[in-house]
Amino acid sequence: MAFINYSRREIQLKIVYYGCALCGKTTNLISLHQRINSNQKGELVSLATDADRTLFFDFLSLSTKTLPGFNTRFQLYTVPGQPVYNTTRQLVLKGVDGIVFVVDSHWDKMAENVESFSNLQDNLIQNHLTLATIPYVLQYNKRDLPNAAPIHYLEYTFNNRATKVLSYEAVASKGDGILETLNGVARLLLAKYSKSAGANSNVDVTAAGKAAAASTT
Ligand SMILES: Nc1nc2c(ncn2[C@@H]2O[C@H](COP(=O)(O)OP(=O)(O)OP(=O)(O)O)[C@@H](O)[C@H]2O)c(=O)[nH]1
Ligand SMILES: [Mg+2]
Repeated sequence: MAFINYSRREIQLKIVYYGCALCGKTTNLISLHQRINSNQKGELVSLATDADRTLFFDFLSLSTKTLPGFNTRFQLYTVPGQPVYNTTRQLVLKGVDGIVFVVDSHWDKMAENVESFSNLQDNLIQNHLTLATIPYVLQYNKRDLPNAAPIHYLEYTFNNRATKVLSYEAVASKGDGILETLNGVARLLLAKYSKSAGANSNVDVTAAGKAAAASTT
């Protein structure tokens, strides 16, 4: 649920990266943190096990001036993908405004992806929410793998609603597609919350990061 602080002229929007274990959620936040301008971002906080598996969540805060007169702060969280941490996933989803569902493109991970998508919907219900009302996008990650499932198969499996949602191909470990994914979900949120403010939601919240990435290639 968006948190609006009128005295500080600030709106906070919570975006959760969800998906099965090892699909690349933490890697998205690490790559974003490397690419976003330092005056736009906070510290990347990771609560992980020794083996770098997410134990509770990762957290990254980004701020932009996308709504007139307001500072917009996007709070990015990941959930732990391992099935055993379901209670944590439910907690991290509390107050969520937008979701990035990360799909691991590896053929062998399809059953886990489908299970995670179903688990997301169950956990949203626990929070009195549904995918019909929460803005979300799909990210097909690990497109660099030689045995990646074809996009049309992933679309058929995960993007089969009457009105398709936005979907992005990515190689999070190289930073490919991660800014586009974040921009996609951020625009959906800004469109939702800017109607009354009369703001332009066709903005690029990671423009600074893109410029930085372009200058290093
Ligand atoms: N080949 C390839 N490997 C990737 C890509 N993205 C992430 N990885 C690797 O996949 C592994 C798991 O990535 P994480 O980001 O830790 O996965 P996670 O979804 O946060 O996993 P949990 O915290 O256990 O839920 C790491 O070794 C990453 O380097 C990608 O696009 N391509
Ligand atoms: Mg993780």
